[in-house]
Amino acid sequence: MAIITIETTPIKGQKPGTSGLRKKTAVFREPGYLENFVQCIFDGVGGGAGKTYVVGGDGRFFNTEAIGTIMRIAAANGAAQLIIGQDGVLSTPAVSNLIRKYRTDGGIILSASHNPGGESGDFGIKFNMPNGGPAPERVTDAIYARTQEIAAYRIIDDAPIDISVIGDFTLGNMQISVIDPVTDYEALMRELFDFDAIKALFARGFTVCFDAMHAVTGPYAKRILEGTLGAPTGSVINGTPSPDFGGGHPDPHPVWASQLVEIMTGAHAPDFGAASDGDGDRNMIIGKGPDGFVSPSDSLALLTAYAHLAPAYSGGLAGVARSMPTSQAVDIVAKRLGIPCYETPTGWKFFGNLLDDGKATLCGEESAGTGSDHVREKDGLWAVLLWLNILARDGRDICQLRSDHWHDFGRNYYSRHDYENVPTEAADALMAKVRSRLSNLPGTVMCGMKIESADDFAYLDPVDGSLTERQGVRVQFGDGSRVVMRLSGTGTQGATLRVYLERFVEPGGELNEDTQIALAAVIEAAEMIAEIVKHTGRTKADIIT
Ligand code: VG1
Ligand code: CO
Repeated sequence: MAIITIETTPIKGQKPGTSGLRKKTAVFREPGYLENFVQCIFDGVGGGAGKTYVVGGDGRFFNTEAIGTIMRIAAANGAAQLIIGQDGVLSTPAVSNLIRKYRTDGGIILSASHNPGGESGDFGIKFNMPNGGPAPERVTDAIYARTQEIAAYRIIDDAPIDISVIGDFTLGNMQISVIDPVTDYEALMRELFDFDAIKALFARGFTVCFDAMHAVTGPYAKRILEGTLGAPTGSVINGTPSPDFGGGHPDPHPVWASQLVEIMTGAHAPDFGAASDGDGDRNMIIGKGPDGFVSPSDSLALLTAYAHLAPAYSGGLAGVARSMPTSQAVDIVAKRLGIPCYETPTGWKFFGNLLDDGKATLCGEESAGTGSDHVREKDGLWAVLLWLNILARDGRDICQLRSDHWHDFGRNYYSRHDYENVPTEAADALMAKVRSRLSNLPGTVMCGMKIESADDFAYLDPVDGSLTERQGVRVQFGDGSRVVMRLSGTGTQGATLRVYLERFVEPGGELNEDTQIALAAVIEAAEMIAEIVKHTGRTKADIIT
């Protein structure tokens, strides 16, 4: 083995966002680009010497090649061991579990999550900490600082080892363990949930359709749902990961998981439908019929209300946490349960301290992310199994359970409007204008609703005291309605404006209306506050959830 030092130049361009560095695959494939960034990761976390890392990705185009490069750089930086999923495949929550279980120094995840993959798609890389969670700002800042000053990276001249075979290998002076991607994850799920109750549910003829969207959860769902739990073969669809996700968009959203929506609204719809994203951390839950889609905010509220039916949570929850734009439905449940509810900025990394400190047991985001203190990432299949555990023990149909919940707790009508690929200057100008107006808003009446407060969300972490500012604009109305606006941090093209809309209707006052109609006044208020049409030239959002 020889270590080669290759001269390089600083990396220009965007700072790693809420989920690491995401770029077009072609950018990652430019000579030296990935090498450079991986060296910056090792430099940013205090060097790789003697360390052990978990490495895996969602199987998208360039995954295996990238892992080969990471191996050679890790060996050159003196790493002691890498734990790699067979064929380079590991879901994001599975990586989080492995880091925790084997007490490694962290992990490197190759994924651009739900962004399309392939040669002309997106690629991404993310570093996770020894607690299994995404790197916090101080670490991503240190990595970013290195990208601005790096002059050379180190790599060994040996060829990477073959990761299609399970076993222990050496590369230079470094150990490499290639492991089965599912085994440890399944063992964890077995500890958390009542597998016998779910097995009995399937044995009674309960049917499920899980759409893996040609992405990483295929092998996990097939082994656990169809294998261990006995759901009929064929319950998992699109279950073989493909480098370009079957040419699709592996986003568990009714627009992209249209095949699942069709099945759930069809004549032979199964009892329960679910989907997960590229790297397996998101989930979509859907019941039978035209109104079956369970909004992620409602899902978080319902899971909080019924989690005690699963063994891991039978002793109750210490607390819950939601990202700021997520609806306030879970706040109402937490209040009833007498447990704290924390509001954090968007991005899973902000839940880490609350989970580590035992302040929160369940966490969730409106963007289809739910999880708990079992790992330090959101976890798609975990959410599906918790739902199945609840349904198995409760006996009600999912839509019935939800309507009973609305009847009891009230309903938070909720929607997100995304304006994609807006010119960056226009999006920045819009946000700047809104921010400049905030102090004039409280007390004014808009579309018949009185504005109670308006601010740019800042989060004071109750555990480490760190302050994170400018996390999005919140306008709260007196009747519980809310408008939230922020720019996405995960896109790779232009800017994405996200407008989050919410209206609360008291128990018994259900509107029985289409969500967009129920939210009409709030949507109009958002336009008055931000002048979206004027700034973006768009009269309609690209994606309405
Ligand atoms: C989006 C979601 C956010 C989520 C993030 C990463 O971020 O809104 O809730 O944490 O994606 O999820 P943004 O900045 O585009 O709004 V994943 O599955 O892509 O790791
Ligand atoms: Co994801």
